[in-house]
Amino acid sequence: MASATPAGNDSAPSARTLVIIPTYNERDNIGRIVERLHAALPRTDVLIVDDGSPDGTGAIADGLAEADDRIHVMHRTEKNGLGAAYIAGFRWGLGRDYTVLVEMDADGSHAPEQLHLLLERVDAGADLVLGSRYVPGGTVVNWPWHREVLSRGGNIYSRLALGVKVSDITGGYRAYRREVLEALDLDAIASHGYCFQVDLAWRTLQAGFAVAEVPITFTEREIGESKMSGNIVQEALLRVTLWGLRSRYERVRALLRRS
Ligand SMILES: Nc1nc2c(ncn2[C@@H]2O[C@H](COP(=O)(O)OP(=O)(O)OP(=O)(O)O)[C@@H](O)[C@H]2O)c(=O)[nH]1
Ligand SMILES: [Mg+2]
Repeated sequence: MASATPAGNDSAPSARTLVIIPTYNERDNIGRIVERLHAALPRTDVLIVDDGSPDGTGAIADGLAEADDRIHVMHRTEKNGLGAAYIAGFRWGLGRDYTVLVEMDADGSHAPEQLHLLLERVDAGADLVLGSRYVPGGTVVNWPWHREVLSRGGNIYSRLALGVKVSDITGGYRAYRREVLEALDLDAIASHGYCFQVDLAWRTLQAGFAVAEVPITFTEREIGESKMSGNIVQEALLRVTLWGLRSRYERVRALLRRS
C-alpha cells in the first residue's frame, strides 16, 4: 500500500493531509488537478470549495466526490473571494482530524508533484511552509514580464514594509500545521486575493510560528480565466502599508515605554 507521507512515516503530521482547492469556473481544470494530486500522493484528501461557479465546476466536483471517498466538496452560494473560500475550507478541515492543511490553486499553477517538498518540511518541524518562486531553485513559467514585475515588486515591498525575511509572501501554495490555524483568529481576516496570503503569513510570523520556504516551479494557467484585478493589487498595497506602519509604531512605543 502507498505510504501516507513522502517520508513514508505514517505517524508524521502529513499522514493526515487535507488539500483545499478553491474553485470559480475551473470546469476544465478541476478533474486534472485532483488526478495529478492523487497520482503523486495517493493518500491525501481533497476539499474542493466551489463558489457556485456558473460553468458547472460544482457539479463536476460532485461527480468526482461520488466516485472517490478521498474527495469532498463544499458548495457556497456566491463568489466571495479566495480568502473567504479558504477560511471556510480551513474550518471544515479543523472540524475533522487533519493535521496538515494545504492551499492549492485549481489551475495547475501549483504542481501537485511538488507537494511532497512542502510536506517534508512540515514533517521536519516547520509550522507553515510556503512554496516559493523567489528562493534559489524557484521559478515562474509562462508569465508575461509585467506579471512577474508586479509579483516581485509586491514581494519586495511587503518585505520592506513589514520587516520580514520572507521571499515569496504573496504565493498561494502552502502547507499549514493545524496548530497554526487553530491559533489564528480566522474571523478577524477580511482580506481577499493576494492580500489574504500576506495577511495569513504575517499573522503566523507574529504569533511566533516557524515559517519555512521551499522552491517551487509556478506555471501560469493554460486554461480558463484569471481572476486577477487592479482592486486586488490596491487592497494588498494599502493593507500591507498599514500593517507595516502599525507594527513599527508599536515597536517605537514599546521602546519609549522602556526608556
Ligand atoms: N471559491 C472561490 N475560488 C476562487 C475565487 N477566486 C479565485 N478562486 C480560485 O482560486 C484559485 C486562484 O485563482 P486564479 O484566478 O488562478 O488567480 P491568479 O492565480 O491570481 O490568476 P491567474 O492564474 O492568472 O488566473 C483558482 O483555483 C480559482 O478558481 C472565489 O471567489 N471563490
Ligand atoms: Mg492562477
